Amino acid sequence: HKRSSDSRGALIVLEGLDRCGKTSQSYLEELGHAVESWRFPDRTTNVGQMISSYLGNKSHLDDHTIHLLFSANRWEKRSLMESKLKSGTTLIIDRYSYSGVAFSSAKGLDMEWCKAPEIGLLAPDLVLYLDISPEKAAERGGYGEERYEQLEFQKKLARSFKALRDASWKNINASLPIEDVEKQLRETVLNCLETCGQGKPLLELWL
Ligand code: 2DT
Repeated sequence: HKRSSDSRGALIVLEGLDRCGKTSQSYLEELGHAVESWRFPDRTTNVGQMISSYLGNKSHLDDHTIHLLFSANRWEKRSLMESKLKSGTTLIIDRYSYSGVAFSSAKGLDMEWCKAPEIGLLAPDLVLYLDISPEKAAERGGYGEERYEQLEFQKKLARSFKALRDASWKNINASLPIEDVEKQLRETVLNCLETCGQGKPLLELWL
């Protein structure tokens, strides 16, 4: 499964409802791929700290304001993301612009308005949507203290995600046992690495 050293890495995004059980980079590393796992929000930056305080209910922000901060948090990382991909590192990112738009539009913001600040960010080669019913996710996880972890909101969110499906989108049945979920993920990811190794261009949102 090794690719030639001059081919770019793949941009792979994991999306889905909260508490659906996300997988790791170790499998690809075992196959000899250069790979890093990232997540958004990246709480380590200044913008990320504002987001973190908001998510922990330690500060209040208007829905539009927090939306733009989430987007800014991705823009902060865009150039590093591009150079990593071009130097051959595959990035597996937990949440991206799809979460950005789905969460804010589930709160009632206009979807087109939500998409606008994402325009020009790198488009994922593959979006793995971990699909599980909000009821089942609630059973599994035991929703916690952070914002957004209520069943009614999760239902709206699932509808918003569905409206965002595009060609890079792949539904993964996340209500299966974890081994089966990981098997689906591995197969889909390897497929994607193959396509990217064959010279698929890196594109920008929205496709
Ligand atoms: P984690 O629990 O995965 O750290 O996410 N969120 C995330 C948004 O509302 N907009 C975004 O752009 C992103 C990336 C999802 C923290 C919460 O932040 C939400 C859950």
